[in-house]
Amino acid sequence: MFERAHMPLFLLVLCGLDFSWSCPLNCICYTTPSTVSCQAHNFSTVPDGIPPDSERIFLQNNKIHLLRPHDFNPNTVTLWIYSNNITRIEPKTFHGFTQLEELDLGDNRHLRSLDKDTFHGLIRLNALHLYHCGLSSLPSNIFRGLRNLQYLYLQDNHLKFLPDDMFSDLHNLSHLFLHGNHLWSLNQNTFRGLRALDRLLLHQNQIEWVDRLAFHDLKRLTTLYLFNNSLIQLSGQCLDMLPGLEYLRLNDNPWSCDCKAVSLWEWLKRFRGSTSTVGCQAPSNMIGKDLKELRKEDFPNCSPSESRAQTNNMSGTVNPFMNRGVVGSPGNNGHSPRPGRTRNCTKPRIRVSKGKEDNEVHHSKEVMADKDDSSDMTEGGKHDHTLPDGTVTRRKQKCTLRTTVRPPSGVLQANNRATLTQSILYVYSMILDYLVIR
Ligand SMILES: *[C@@H]1O[C@H](CO)[C@@H](O)[C@H](O)[C@H]1NC(C)=O
Ligand SMILES: *[C@@H]1O[C@H](CO)[C@@H](O)[C@H](O)[C@H]1NC(C)=O
Ligand SMILES: *[C@@H]1O[C@H](CO)[C@@H](O)[C@H](O)[C@H]1NC(C)=O
Ligand SMILES: *[C@@H]1O[C@H](CO)[C@@H](O)[C@H](O)[C@H]1NC(C)=O
Ligand SMILES: *[C@@H]1O[C@H](CO)[C@@H](O)[C@H](O)[C@H]1NC(C)=O
Ligand SMILES: CC(=O)N[C@H]1CO[C@H](CO)[C@@H](O)[C@@H]1O
Repeated sequence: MFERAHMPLFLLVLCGLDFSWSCPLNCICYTTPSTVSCQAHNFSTVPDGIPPDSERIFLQNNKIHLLRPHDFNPNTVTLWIYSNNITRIEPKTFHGFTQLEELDLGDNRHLRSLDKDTFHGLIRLNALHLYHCGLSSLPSNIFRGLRNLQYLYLQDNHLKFLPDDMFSDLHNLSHLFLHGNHLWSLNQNTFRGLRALDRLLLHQNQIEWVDRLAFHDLKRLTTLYLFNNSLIQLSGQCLDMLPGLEYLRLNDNPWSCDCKAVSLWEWLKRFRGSTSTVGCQAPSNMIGKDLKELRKEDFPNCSPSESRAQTNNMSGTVNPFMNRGVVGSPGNNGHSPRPGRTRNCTKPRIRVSKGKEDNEVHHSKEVMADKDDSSDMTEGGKHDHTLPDGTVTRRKQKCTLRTTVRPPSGVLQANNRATLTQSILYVYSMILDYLVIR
C-alpha cells in the first residue's frame, strides 16, 4: 500500500533521470530540457552515447582535443566545451545545427585556427564564445550568415588584424569583445554592418591607428573601451559618428596633447556621457595632465585650420558620409593595410614601449568595477537587453554613473551552473526520499 502510493513519484524520478539507458558513462542525463552533463571528467574525446535528443550538452573542463562531425546531434541548442584542449575542429562538425543558440569554445588555448565554414549555417546562433583560444587570425568570412548573433567573445587571443567586412552580416550583434588581442589598426570597414552594436571592447590591444570612418555604422554604440592602447591622437570626427555613445574609456594611451589633440579636446567638451581621464604623455610640459582639464590657452599657436586638419573640410557638413568612397579603402585586398594613403583619425608612429602611468590605479579600479557588475545578469538573464528602444531610454540618463560591462562568460556560466546543480540536487533528493520511504 505504502509503495503503491509512491509509484507515481518513482516513475517521475525515472523519467526525469533517464540514467540507465542511453547516457554516457560518467555523465548525468536528465530531461526538461534534455541535458547531458559530462563536465570535469578528464574525457579526451567526446563520449559516445550522448542521447540523440539532447538539447543541452555540457562538456567543459575536460581534455577533449578534437571535434568531429557526428560527435553531436543537430538538435543541440546549447553546447559548452570551454576549458578543454581542442586543437582542431573538423569541417562540418556543426553542419546543419540550425537549432544551436549558444556555443562556448572558450579557453581552448591550443585551438589557434578555425576553418572558414566552421560556423556556417548556424542561423539561430545567439552567443559564440571564442575567448582565450590562441587565435592569431580568422578567415574573413567565418561569421557569414550569423544574423542572430548577439554576443561574440573574441577577447584574449593573439589577433593582429581583422579583415574588412568580417562582421558585416552580424546585424543583430550587440556585444563585441576584442580586448586583450594584438590589434593595431581599425580600418574603414572593420566594423561595417554592426548597426545594433551596443558594446565594443577594444582595450588592451596595441591600437595606434583608427580610420576616420572606422565607427561609421555604429549608431547604437553606447560603450567604447579603448584604454591601454597605443593611441597618440584620435580625431573628434571619429567619435562624432557615435551618436549613442555614453561610456568612453581612453586612459592609458600615450596621448600627445599638442595641436593634434585639439579636435579630441573639442569633442570631449561637447560630450555629455562618461569618460575616463585622457592622460597626456607629450609634449614635455603637458606630461601627466588630463586633456579634459586643459583650457583653450593650453593650445597656443594651434591655428583653427590645424585643429581641423583632419576633417578634410567636411566639418561644416551635417552628413559625415558625404565624402565616403572618394578615397579608396586600403583594406579591400583583404590583407593588412598599412596606413598612409587614406583618411585617418590617428597618426602612425614609431612604437615606444609604454611606461607605468599615473592613472594606472584609477584604471584598474575601473576595470574591477566593470568586472564586478553582474547586477543586470541576475535579473532576467543575459539575452534580454539591448532592445532597440532600450537605447533611447538609457540615453536619457546620460550623466548618471553606471558600470557597464557584464562580466565575461564565466560568471554567466556560474549562474547557469547553479541552476543545473540545483536541478540535479532536486532529482537526487527525490531518489533519496523514495529509497528512504522504501
Ligand atoms: C583528472 O586528472 C587529474 C590529474 O591528471 C586528477 O587529479 C583528477 O582526479 C582526474 N579527475 C577525474 C574526475 O578523474
Ligand atoms: C594540449 O594540446 C597541446 C597541443 O596538442 C599539447 O601540447 C598539450 O600537451 C596538451 N595539454 C594537455 C593538458 O593535454
Ligand atoms: C535580432 O534580434 C531581435 C531582437 O533583438 C529579434 O527579434 C530578431 O529575430 C533577431 N534576428 C534577426 C535576424 O534580426
Ligand atoms: C596593458 O595591456 C598589456 C597587454 O596588452 C598588459 O600587459 C599591461 O599590464 C596593461 N597595462 C595596464 C596599465 O593595464
Ligand atoms: C574643400 O576642399 C575642396 C578641395 O578639396 C576645396 O575646393 C574647397 O574649397 C574646400 N572647402 C572648404 C570650405 O574649405
Ligand atoms: C588628416 C591626417 O591626419 N592625415 C594623416 C594620415 O596619416 C598620414 C601618414 O600616414 C599623415 O601624413 C597624414 O597627415
